[in-house]
Amino acid sequence: MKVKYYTGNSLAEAITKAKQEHGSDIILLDSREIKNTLDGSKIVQVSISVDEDNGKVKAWNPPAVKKNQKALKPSEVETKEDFNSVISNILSRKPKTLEQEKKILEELAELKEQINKLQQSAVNDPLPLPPVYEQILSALQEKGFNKKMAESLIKRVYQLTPKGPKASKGEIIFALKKELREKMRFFDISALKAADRQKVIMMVGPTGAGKTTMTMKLAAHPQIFAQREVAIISTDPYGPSEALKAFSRMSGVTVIEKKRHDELGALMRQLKDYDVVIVDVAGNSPFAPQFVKKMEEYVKIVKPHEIFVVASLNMDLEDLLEAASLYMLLKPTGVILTKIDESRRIGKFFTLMEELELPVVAFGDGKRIFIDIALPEEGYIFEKVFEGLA
Ligand SMILES: Nc1nc2c(ncn2[C@@H]2O[C@H](COP(=O)(O)OP(=O)(O)O)[C@@H](O)[C@H]2O)c(=O)[nH]1
Ligand SMILES: [Mg+2]
Repeated sequence: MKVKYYTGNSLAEAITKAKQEHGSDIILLDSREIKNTLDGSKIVQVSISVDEDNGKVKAWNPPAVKKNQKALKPSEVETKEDFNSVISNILSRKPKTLEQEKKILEELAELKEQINKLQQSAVNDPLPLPPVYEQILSALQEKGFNKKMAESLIKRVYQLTPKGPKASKGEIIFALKKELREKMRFFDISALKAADRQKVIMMVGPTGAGKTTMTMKLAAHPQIFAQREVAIISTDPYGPSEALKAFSRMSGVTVIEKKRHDELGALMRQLKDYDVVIVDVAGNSPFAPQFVKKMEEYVKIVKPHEIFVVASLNMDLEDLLEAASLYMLLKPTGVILTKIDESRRIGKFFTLMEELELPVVAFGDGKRIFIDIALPEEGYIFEKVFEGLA
């Protein structure tokens, strides 16, 4: 096949000329506007593919692969205007482009590595920090941020705030909030609250963490389950606590006691018409033998949609992490942090966020069921982190 060119004052005219010579089945390869060198006017040039034998154009089929066909050299490809060679030309160029792309990608990867190294060294290198930064750094540590996190936060802020060493306390806090915001993850309770189908929630956590208290708080909160029909299953071996019984009388929330393990399945079926069933799993030492196995049995029977780990923030961070990590084996979907009112070290919250990678569902901020609960909100956390500092 051959490539032929026709020109005209318009695309239609150029195509008409081509058709006059080669019939109406021509195949248009390309069209472009070119300048007429004689008078500077614009004309249209079209290229069409033409059958070499009789000058008539045939429908184009992919070139058949011939055995032992010699590959065309690039120089031949440049000069021959044969249709097949146009294709070969494109193909022969492709690897070159790929090579270039590969090179660019390699260079990008190298650049990325260098930036990473720079960032690392910036965080690791001890910086002489201006006094206002030092002051905020020690305040963060007093608030329970571990040394490493506090230092890396302050150094990042120092490097990223446009005013650097000249930034005011307010500006540093503003930048710090931006960094902290990235570390927070909040559970979306609204979907759970508005669900059409029954939702089963299992509360797990060490003894005394505040599971029963938080179960009641969730059931009573106007923005959580106060408008839904809620049933609570208490699995406490000593029966539902006085507080839970009183709550049931006051709020009308059904509280059912699970006496034997084998009746749990039947209880779940009995409660199938409730919007929400919260199973308050009795505290158990996570270090007791068979702990995980026992917990898994509950999961199998209850089939919860959500498993919330309850942990009290007045615990030592190491204990908190150790206990919580065992509950992680149950693949919980959220964490509830209680006794915020009993801890001055809210910074632990950020370490937990980093280590557990679980969204926070709610905070317990005191013993009063109808009052002392806080929904996860950055304002609430920031107030605790920066109170007395700004
Ligand atoms: N100060 C304070 N006490 C709490 C909080 N949550 C629970 N408690 C108290 O901690 C104790 C144990 O709570 P409970 O809900 O029975 O824990 P459970 O064993 O995990 O069910 C009770 O005396 C609660 O009143 C809280 O957020 N702040
Ligand atoms: Mg309890």
